[in-house]
Amino acid sequence: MEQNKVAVVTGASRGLGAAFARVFAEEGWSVALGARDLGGIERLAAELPTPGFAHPLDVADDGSVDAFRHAVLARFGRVDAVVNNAGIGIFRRLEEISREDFEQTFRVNVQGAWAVTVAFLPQLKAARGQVFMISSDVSTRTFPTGGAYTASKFALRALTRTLQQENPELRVLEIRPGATDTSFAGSTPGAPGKEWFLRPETVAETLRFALRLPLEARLEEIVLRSAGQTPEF
Ligand code: NJP
Repeated sequence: MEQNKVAVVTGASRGLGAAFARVFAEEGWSVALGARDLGGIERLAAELPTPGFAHPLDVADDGSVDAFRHAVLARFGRVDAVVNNAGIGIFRRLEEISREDFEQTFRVNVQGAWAVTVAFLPQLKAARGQVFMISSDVSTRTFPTGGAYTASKFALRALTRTLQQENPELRVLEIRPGATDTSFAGSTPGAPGKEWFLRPETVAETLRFALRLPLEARLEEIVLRSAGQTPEF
């Protein structure tokens, strides 16, 4: 069995997921990276300072989640933390979004987080581990064109709280980032107009803070937004 603590990070091929994985490795954890872009997670695994393991993962596909679980447990034999970071955003008015896009948003953002958490729940409980749900500052507010996305993040918030209530031995944290400079929703990192966005490395500092807290502390929710973002509540 792996000597280091082991973290599973979904959606680790770029953006926030890659930044979370780097923080785990810097803190001495081994990291299992999942995403559909195998090249992206393999490159990241190779550059981490602790053992990194890359395996394809589509959180919206039960067979893929099962294969990922088997591979991670065969490689490490333990899981101490899961970061449900994989997420998509499709922004259209309610009368314009397709049923397919609406369903895919929920399949990835909500059911994907549920499926991956449940897949590793026995190991997490044995380790008295941590689960990090990457929701959004919009998990408690709405905006035009954000119907499907915000509904999925409200739902992820509900899932987060139920998971904590059902498993008091775990520590479950909802991380709620505001606008962050990644490839989210087809955007380009560093593109003009995104100067005020948070950098993913800044958001990942919330994870480091949570990891360094003593076991007696259960951090339940963090909202982190750019000082340049309008403070809407
Ligand atoms: O976005 P992006 P972020 N199965 O697009 C993966 C939330 N958030 O880093 O599969 C598995 O650069 C995809 O990998 P791949 C947001 O809702 C963001 O910003 O290879 N993985 C990639 O690694 C999301 O939950 C902002 O394509 C899947 C990653 O997800 C989280 O932050 C604001 C997948 C997405 O990387 C990370 O998003 C906010 C699947 N089916 C919340 N589908 C923001 N950036 O402004 C996608 O409030 N991925």
